[in-house]
Amino acid sequence: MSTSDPAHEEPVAPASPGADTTWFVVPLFNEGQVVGDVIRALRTRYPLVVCVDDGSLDDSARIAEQAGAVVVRHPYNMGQGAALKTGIDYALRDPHMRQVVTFDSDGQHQVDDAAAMIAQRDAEDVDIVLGSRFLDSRTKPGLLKRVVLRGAIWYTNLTTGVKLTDAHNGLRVLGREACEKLAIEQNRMAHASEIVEEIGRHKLTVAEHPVHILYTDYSRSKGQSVLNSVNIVIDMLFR
Ligand SMILES: Nc1nc2c(ncn2[C@@H]2O[C@H](COP(=O)(O)OP(=O)(O)OP(=O)(O)O)[C@@H](O)[C@H]2O)c(=O)[nH]1
Ligand SMILES: [Mg+2]
Repeated sequence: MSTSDPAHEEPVAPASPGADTTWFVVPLFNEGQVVGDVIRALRTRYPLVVCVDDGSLDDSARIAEQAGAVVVRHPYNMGQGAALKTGIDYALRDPHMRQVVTFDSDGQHQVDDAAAMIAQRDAEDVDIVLGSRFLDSRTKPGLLKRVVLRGAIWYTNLTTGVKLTDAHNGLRVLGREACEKLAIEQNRMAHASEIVEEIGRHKLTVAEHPVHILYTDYSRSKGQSVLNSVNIVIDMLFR
């Protein structure tokens, strides 16, 4: 693993509440077309952004760095779960860090949602706030995706005892204590269910917040196939 020089020294204003104690952890894999805009939009309000580039074949890492993120590189593709673990470990090295926000690099997440979730964690004094696309009327996954995601929620609620409306949403706010406790061992997409299991195991307090996930031609061409969702279920069942 290699790390670029921290690139967040230039002043970014105006900062949002919590901006100096919140690290955004952004998993990155072949998103060169959009990642620059995603990082720039984030950093107008939250300067502390670490991207974990996971063996991208395009120039994602260079673009993210130019946009002002710290970039940590895996030597080869290890998966989104492994990338989140690396990013959270990086953020934990900052003694002032109060919370981590996991935020996708593909342009599907909204900075406003992240800000509202940070405020909600403070207001409700919970360990974790999870984004839920099913609480947001603007978010419209395709039919097949909806069916698979609903199945995943049903299974996760049944097996973890944590009652959620969306178990596979990449937008989350994790308080420092939660970051210290969560063990993410599932390297690939099954990490999302694993995080919910960990919430149950450690009895962490959790709230949900509606989030608007943008489904565009770009995201549909790049995102998770339904076949991959089936693989996640197999991963979960057999581990
Ligand atoms: N580091 C790393 N990031 C990844 C990997 N696969 C995907 N990502 C990133 O993780 C984020 C979410 O991945 P997606 O494939 O869009 O998954 P998703 O958003 O759950 O699924 P869709 O709704 O279909 O887009 C994106 O920012 C990707 O760039 C990977 O293997 N390693
Ligand atoms: Mg996506």
